[in-house]
Amino acid sequence: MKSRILYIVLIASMLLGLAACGGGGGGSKKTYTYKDMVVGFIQTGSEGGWRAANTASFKETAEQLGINLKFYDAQNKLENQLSAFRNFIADKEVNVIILAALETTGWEDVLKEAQKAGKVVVLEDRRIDAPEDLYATYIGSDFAEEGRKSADEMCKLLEGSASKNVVELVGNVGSSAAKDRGQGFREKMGACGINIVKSQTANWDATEGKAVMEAWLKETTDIQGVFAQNDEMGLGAAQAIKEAGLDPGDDIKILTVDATAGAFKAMVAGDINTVVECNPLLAPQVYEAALKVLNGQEVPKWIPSQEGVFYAKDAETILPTRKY
Ligand code: GYE
Repeated sequence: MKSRILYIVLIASMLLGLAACGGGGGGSKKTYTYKDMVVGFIQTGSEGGWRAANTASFKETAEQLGINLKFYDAQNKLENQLSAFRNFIADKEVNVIILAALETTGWEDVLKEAQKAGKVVVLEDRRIDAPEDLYATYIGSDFAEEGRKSADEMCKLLEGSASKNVVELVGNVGSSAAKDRGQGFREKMGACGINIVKSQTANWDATEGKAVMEAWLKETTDIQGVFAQNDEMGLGAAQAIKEAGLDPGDDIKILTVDATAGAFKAMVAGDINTVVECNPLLAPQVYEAALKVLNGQEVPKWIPSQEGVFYAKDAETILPTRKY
């Protein structure tokens, strides 16, 4: 009798042990924490204030969460991004790859290689043209909406103006930010009769923005507004307008996108009229999504950032509250 009871107790404890291990034999499924994350982060470069804030967000948040961050600055070269991507795929330590894509195209092969290697891939800042099943999620702004907001705000700035000739300073042409902001602006500019009379890339850069604006002003001063797709190019344009003997923010209205401290200071000085916000502080959302995916949870394919619009009249009050 005793041996029968012992036998039953033995079987019961074995079954309980199996149940605790998830039943189907083998070990229980690992639950990842931030401290288990080894992230290969492929940044575009360091082209301006927005990018500096975006990089700081990822470095500071990784430090706070205990994430092992392997940071790579591609110096705005697509070939560098692709080689870094493959290095992170080969790196056995890396379980998450985060990409801020310089261009929208050319990613399918490396994404397939990453998927085969079992790496979680999260896109931050810039979207890409690739099948959604090749990456976990995209966390970044609705650049087309930023473009539409820019046109709506430029219409307000030019209200009552007999002419509404606007020049457009474009970011690097292959990027989703440049493509989508331009497309969004064009969707809404007709509502108030805006004409884009000049459009040229200045590659997100202040010096290039100044040079392009200088050349345009030598051709004509019949320009009522500047749509600069980021703050740096708008600041460069303001400098060129001043050196042409005109008053930026008055003779020629200037609207920029990003809302970095430089733009707020220029609004306080009266050189820029309106700024459409583009949030660079994406790391907490990105790391949270990556951890969920590591733990087998579903995340939306796009998690858009929430953003506003800022006006010169409010700039002095808001500037001290800005994080970047
Ligand atoms: O507007 C610009 C930076 O991708 C949203 O890239 C980002 C853009 C930003 O160079 O300043």
